[in-house]
Parts: sequence; structure tokens; C-alpha cells
Amino acid sequence: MAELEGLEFGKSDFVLLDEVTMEQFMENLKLRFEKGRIYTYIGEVVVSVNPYRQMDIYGKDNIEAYRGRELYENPPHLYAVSDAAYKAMKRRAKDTCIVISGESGAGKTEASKYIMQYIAAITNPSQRAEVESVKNVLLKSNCVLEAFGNAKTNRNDNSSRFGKYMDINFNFNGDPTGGHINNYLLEKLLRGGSDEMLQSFHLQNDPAVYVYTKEGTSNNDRSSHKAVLSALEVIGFSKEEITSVYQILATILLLGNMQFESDGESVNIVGQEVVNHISELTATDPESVNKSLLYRTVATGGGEVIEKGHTEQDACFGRDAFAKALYERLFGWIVSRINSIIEVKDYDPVLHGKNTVIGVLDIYGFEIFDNNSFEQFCINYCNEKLQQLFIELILRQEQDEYQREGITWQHIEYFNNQIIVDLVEQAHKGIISILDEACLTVGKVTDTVCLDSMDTKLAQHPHYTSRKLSPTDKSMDFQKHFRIRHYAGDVTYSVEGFLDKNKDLLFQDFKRLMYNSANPVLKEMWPDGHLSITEVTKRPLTAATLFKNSIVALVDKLACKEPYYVRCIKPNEMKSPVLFDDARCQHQVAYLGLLENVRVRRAGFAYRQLYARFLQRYKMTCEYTWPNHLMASDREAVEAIVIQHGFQDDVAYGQTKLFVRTPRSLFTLEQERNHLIPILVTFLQKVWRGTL
Ligand code: AD9
Ligand code: MG
Repeated sequence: MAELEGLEFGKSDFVLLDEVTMEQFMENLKLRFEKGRIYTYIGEVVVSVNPYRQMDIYGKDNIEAYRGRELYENPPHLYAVSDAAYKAMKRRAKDTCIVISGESGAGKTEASKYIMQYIAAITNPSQRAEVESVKNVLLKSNCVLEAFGNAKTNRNDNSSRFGKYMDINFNFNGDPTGGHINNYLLEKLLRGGSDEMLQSFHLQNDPAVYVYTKEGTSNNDRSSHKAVLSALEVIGFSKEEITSVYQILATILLLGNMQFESDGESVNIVGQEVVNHISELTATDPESVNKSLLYRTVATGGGEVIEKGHTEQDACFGRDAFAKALYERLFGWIVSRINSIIEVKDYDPVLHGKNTVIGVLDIYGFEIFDNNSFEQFCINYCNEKLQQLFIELILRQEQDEYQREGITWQHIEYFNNQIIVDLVEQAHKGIISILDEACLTVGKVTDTVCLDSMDTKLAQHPHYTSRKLSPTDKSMDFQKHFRIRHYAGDVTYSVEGFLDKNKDLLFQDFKRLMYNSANPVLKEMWPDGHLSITEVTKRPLTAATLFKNSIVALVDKLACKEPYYVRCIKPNEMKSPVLFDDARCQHQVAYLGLLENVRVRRAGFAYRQLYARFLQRYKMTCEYTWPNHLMASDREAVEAIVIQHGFQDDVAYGQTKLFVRTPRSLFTLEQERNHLIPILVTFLQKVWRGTL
């Protein structure tokens, strides 16, 4: 529990609320936001509200104030959890992770940067050059990923369109030695999506020429472009690689401008120049470029391979899918190149001691829009998984601690969302399986047919419903809606486009075109391009399954680490530093499961502290312990304090710590302490002045 700054700033730990109700929670959150206290704890979890203004709390002095300190010694801050994670890693050789979640614009990426900045500031005190260079590369990688993976959206000017997990490796000294990055589900949105980044790599001076980048122009493009370029160089990308990156971006832009015309019989590309240009940029021959954009190779039932001309609509569709895939593969390749550069090489545990890790996860939070599609389905599934992990880890941690301290385990009532996780991911019966099955079925399976199949298989599931299953619910449409009761609330999904988005729709012709590029960098990005159409019979994994596999792997990675959490809240939609939109905030508190979190934290023992530390803090409140106690042990002295304040029924005594069940008891102590401090100060001043 954090140092109490005084009640005018609200309670610095939600565990201290008189009652765990939404009203009290919101009241405290709002009060703190209005008083410029953007961080509040729930035990060790940091709840953060985006201030939308520069706060004077991230300077060198602040870093010093938190360095090596305990959580409750300072006001709540990201630095305090960063330090806790770092200490656990360094002192106890534990791998730790910091999970940052919240909706778009809530401040996740900013938080991850402050955390990285803190870790960079407190490590390598001796300024060893090789460690400094590792730190520099790690920070620069962030900058590059943001340049490529972020975009201006209507919810956030600098929105990350991908989830990111970064492991930082440390040697026995606690200095960074390298790292590894995983990215999740880059949104392949070009139009109105990654426009800003694309723009910064423009070929001509007028970005408005390019359809993909027309919306949104900014004056910073040139400078951010330079920064990215220099970051790529610092990280260690070769000249050829950097040129290739630019060539691919230019290709994407050209594709965006490409138009088709049809003379009724065949479809053609408007202007041969663009084809020549693309072939030059991608080191392929113009004829192949032309062909892959206008035809598709298909295998007939009899095993015959034929070339089928596109309709104009197919051609447009193919072109856009190609541009998106180029971008996605480029991003994936950049991440893997960064990884090969920053990975720890030649680390000998015998020689160098245990290599420990701090992982930082910056991932999209729960999303509920007016129209929820496949992307929201994936994102919300990911959040169910993280919530499941959260429950498991927090409860497990509690259980472990009680056991260590020899305290009887108390059963905690909480909602276990495993049932929703199963609804989505279970083999054969889960939604992803049903989707995949529909995608694999030969013949015309529409989204609606798939919905029917879900309705049949999931009719009994308590967290699934649809119009057919709840005929009276007019808010859903028979043809397209299904609803999942998520732990964070009900979300109605539109099944429209689910199957297309789940399938890999890129024609093999494009993959082969890229694989045949004379540019080795480009070729490397398309290893699956060597397959001929008759070999592509085995379907590639679907988008949902790939995503599920990556999330399962992520959860496995996190599960073996000691977790720390940052829960980010966006105070309003206006990016205003003064507006606290009650309804919007309450909504987020609900779907982040924060009340549940407080309950779990309080269900057993809301507060625990080492005897010596407890004594140090509260000894002034008891005549037997102030200024020093004469008892046999600190534990007995703590007992004296507890008895004096009359809450002996509210505590348990562990091996090394005192456990307090309800926060109210502690609150009394805190008030007493706050009341006594000024009296003691005056008293001591008098003693010093000799006027007593
Ligand atoms: V998204 O899911 O990537 O769209 P994030 O990452 O949650 O989103 P981000 O960190 O990018 O949000 O924050 C959005 C904006 O809020 C930033 O560009 C800052 O202008 C602002 N922000 C966020 N946190 C802070 C802060 N601690 N101090 C000042 C902040 N401004
Ligand atoms: Mg972000």
C-alpha cells in the first residue's frame, strides 16, 4: 500500500475503499485525476489515467526517488512497479513481466516507454560502453516499430496497430544484454491506417498523389523519416536492407494508385509505366508483375493448371490484398531482423550467472464498438486469455504466500472466465474451430451458414447467444449477429466478413512473384512463394488459429514470470486534460475487471507487511513501541500495536509478515499516524531548540 499523501488526494490504493462498490471506486478515481494524481494502486497493480498533458513526474529526480525503494514508500507510480520488477529480477533472480493493458489511447505505449526509460536509467551505473550500446539499440527498436506499426486513427494520433511483447535480458549484474520482440496481429489497414508512416517515405513531394496516404498530412514527416532512417542504421540494418525497405514501401504506394480498366472482354492495368516501376522496385520482370495482377493460376479438379483472367473487381481485390500482405511481411521481417540483432549471443550461464528477463507487454485492451468484427473478436479473446492468466497468477501468488507464511488458505470467490476462453478456443466445439471448419469446407460456405453452425453447436453455452437462440432480442440480426458474454461485458459481433478475414486470401501468384525476386531481402520475406499451385493443397493455418497459437505461446511465456500489471484508462474522447467522462471511465473500469481485482485482493488479506517494516511505520501509534520496544521480537511489538488499536480479530500472524484482512484497520492506523506526525515534529523541534 502506498504512502498516504493526505485524503484530499483520495486514496492511493483502492484496497482502502470503505466498500468495494463502483460508486466509491469511481469517486476515488475521479478525485485523484482531478488532483493530478494519475496513478493509483490496487495492491501492486497500477491503475493509470491518461493525463493528456505533460506531467512533471518523470524527471531524473523522480527516478532517483523510486530507485531501490518499496512500493509504499512513495506515491503510486510506474517507476515503483518497474523498480519492483527489477528488484525481483535482480535480487531474487526471478523472471518478471509487466503487462500493460487498456483501450486505444489509454496510454499503454507511453507507459511502456516510461518503464523502459526507467530501466535504462537505473542500469549500468558504471556506463560500460557495450551495455550502453545494447540499451541504445533496444530503445531505438521501439522507435522503428512505432514508425512502422503506428498510425493516426480517430482514437489516437499515435495508435499502435499491433500488440508488442518485448523481453529484455539481463546478466547477473542486472545490466541489459539484449532482448527479443514478439508482435501480434498487425492490423493490415492501409487506407486511413498506416498512412502517416507510409507518407513519411514518400516518393514524390506530394503525398496526396497516393490514394493510400491521401488522408492526413503532417509537417513532421520529414523529421520522423530521418529519425527512423538513423534508428535503422543504429540498430544495424545494412544499406541494402534499408533500400529494400524503401522499395517495398514505394511499391505499396504505387499499388494503391493502380487502376484497372475493362474493355468488356479483358481487364488491363491503366498505364504500363506503373508496372515497369513496380518491377524495377521489386526486382521482378514486368511481364510477371502484369500477369500476377491480372490472372490467377488455378488447379482444376482434374489436376490441370490453368490461368484464369480476373474480373475488374477481382483485380482490385487482389491488388489490395497484395499491398497489405507486402506491408505485413515487411513488418514481420523488420521485427525478425531486429531480433536477430538484439538477441543475446554467446551467453554462458556458468561464466556469467543466470540470465534473467523482464518482459513488457503493450497490447490492445478489450474493444467494444458499435460494430464489432473479426478483429474485435480476436482482441477480446486475447483479453480473456490475459484475464485468465491474471486470475491464475494473482490467486496463485496469494496462495503461495499464505503457504510460505503458514497461514490458513481462505477461499476467494471470483468469476473464473475459463468457460469463455473455452467457448472461443476449445478444439472441435469452440468458435475458432467452427470458423476454421467452415473455411475448409469446399463449396460456398457463407458467413451466415457459419453462424448457423455456431448456433447449433453452442446453443447450450451460457456465454453464447444469437437472434435465433434469443428470438425476442431485437438488437440482433438473424443473418449476422452473435453475442458473447465476456467477463468484461456483452459484445455483439457481426459475422459479416469473418470467413474472408480468417482465410489467407492472397493469391499464390503474388507470393510466387515475390519469391522469384532477384532482391534477396524480398525473397526472404516470401519463403512460401516457392510452392506451385498444385502443391498449395494443404491449406495454410487460418488467421484465427495463427492468432490463437501466438496468444497461447504468449501466455505460456508470461505464466512462468512474476507479473506486474498496469491498467490504463482513457478519461475522455476529446484528448482533454481536464475532462473526466464518468460514463466512459466507468465502462473501462468494468471491462478491465478492476472491481474484481480489488475484491480478490481484499478477499483474503488486503494488506501484508514485514514485521520490521510495519513497526517502523506505526510504532509511534503505541506507547509500548515508541520510540523503541522492549519485547522479545518485532512480531510481539506488532501484536502490541494491533491490540492497542483493537483489531486483533482482523489479522493473522505469518512467519515474517503481518496480514490484515480489512483495510479499515489499517486506515485507522494511517489516520493516527497522520495525526501524530505534526505533533511529533513540533515536539522534536522543541527538543532541538532546547525550549521544552
Ligand atoms: V493504442 O491502443 O496504441 O491506439 P495507447 O498505446 O494506449 O493507444 P498512447 O500511449 O499512444 O496510447 O497514448 C496516447 C496519447 O496520450 C499519447 O500520444 C500522449 O499524447 C498521451 N499520453 C498518454 N500517456 C501519457 C502520460 N503519461 N503523460 C502525458 C500521455 N501524456
Ligand atoms: Mg499504443
